[in-house]
Amino acid sequence: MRNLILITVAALSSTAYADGKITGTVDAKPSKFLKDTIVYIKSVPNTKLTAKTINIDQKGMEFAPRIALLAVGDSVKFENHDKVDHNVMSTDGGYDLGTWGGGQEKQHAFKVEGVFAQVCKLHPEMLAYVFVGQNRFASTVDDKGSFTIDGVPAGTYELAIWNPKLKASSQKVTVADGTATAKFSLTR
Ligand SMILES: [Cu+2]
Repeated sequence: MRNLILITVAALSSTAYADGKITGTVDAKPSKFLKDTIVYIKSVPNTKLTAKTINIDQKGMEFAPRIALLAVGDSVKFENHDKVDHNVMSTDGGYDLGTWGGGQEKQHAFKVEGVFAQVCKLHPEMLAYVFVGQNRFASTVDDKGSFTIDGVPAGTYELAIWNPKLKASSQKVTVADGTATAKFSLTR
């Protein structure tokens, strides 16, 4: 009787997979657009999020980071560490937080999923992207096009890719034990 119980417990635990990860590579044609790529899981069921605040600085006439990864409900604290005034607005008209000087900051909550092109209307060369996902399973790519999404619960997902200039179809990826891989080729 005791042996039978042990076997049952072992059988149950073997179906409960640990969290896995998704890694892969992206290539882009033309390759100069590769740096602005985001790979993300479109939707994860039963996602419960605790809102976070992420910093985007304006320093040396650039936004840092260039790509901010958020989940819906998160806020961004926009800082200015330059000696000149900067503005914070999105090109789609979603928000314009105004213009302020060095040492000041303003916070903004992102309540809708999407990708916002983040600009400063005083300095047209300044550009960043604010990605707002349904969940936190998103990654930028490094200069070789590699990405990693960690801590993904076991399941089958639609893995999507975003780039301001290029496109590729999303892919079905199954995460069980260990690492799932995916490869994307972005083209116009
Ligand atoms: Cu500016």
